[in-house]
Amino acid sequence: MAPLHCRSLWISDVHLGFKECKAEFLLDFLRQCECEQLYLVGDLIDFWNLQKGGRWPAAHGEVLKAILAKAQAGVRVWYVPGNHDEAARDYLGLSVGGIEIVPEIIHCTADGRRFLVTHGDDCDSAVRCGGPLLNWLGDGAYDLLLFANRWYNRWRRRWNHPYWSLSSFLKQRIGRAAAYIARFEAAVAHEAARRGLDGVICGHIHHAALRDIHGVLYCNDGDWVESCTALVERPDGALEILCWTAQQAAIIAREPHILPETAPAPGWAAG
Ligand SMILES: [Mn+2]
Repeated sequence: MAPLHCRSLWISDVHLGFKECKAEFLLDFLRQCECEQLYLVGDLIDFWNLQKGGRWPAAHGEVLKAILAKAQAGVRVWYVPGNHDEAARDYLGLSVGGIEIVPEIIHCTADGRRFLVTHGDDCDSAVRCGGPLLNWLGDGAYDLLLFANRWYNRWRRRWNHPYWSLSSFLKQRIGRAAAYIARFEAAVAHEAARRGLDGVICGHIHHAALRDIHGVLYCNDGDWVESCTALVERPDGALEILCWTAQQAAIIAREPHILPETAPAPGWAAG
């Protein structure tokens, strides 16, 4: 298959070391996607789960190797640690195997717009204000969603159906989760506006999105635990969210309109 060529690529919330990580999909995506700059936007490695025993299948190590190979091949790789890999924050300012570890970074698109790139957990405190909160990623309800998602997709695979994220579908229909997502998005967008930037690129809540929030472009690259999504910048600077679960890229969101999930593979990506 012809590789995807993009100027910049953002992935986050890979959660290597966690059994729900979809490392095979990500490996396939990294092999197919060529970029000049790669941003790892936090929660690349799930140290929380590794401390609880965790899992480290061979594919998880292969993901790290694929990223290092890109750095060695001349791709500029930035690593912005998140809350599940905050141990990496002890190494801010260092370059490890060509991967530069930074607390956050400003990305400038080909068309001159400036975006704050941050994992997003800084905004947790703002989101928590105003009542009891569902803390997604340590929450038993979330683990249950992922468990159901895994068994549902095992059944789908048996019948030759492609991967489909049941957990993402259900999450959007749980009022408390939807309210949490909305509050998070508003808090992160507000921070970008406060700094006079054009937009923000983050992860953390495992919910990919690309939309305008009061004049700020809010981009969330999603995750590789349930939705298998990435944010890409086309050569002309336009941003898109790709979903990669069926050996090909499907655009699920682009500026400024949301497309249906069944959108065809991007024409600009061919060749
Ligand atoms: Mn996180």
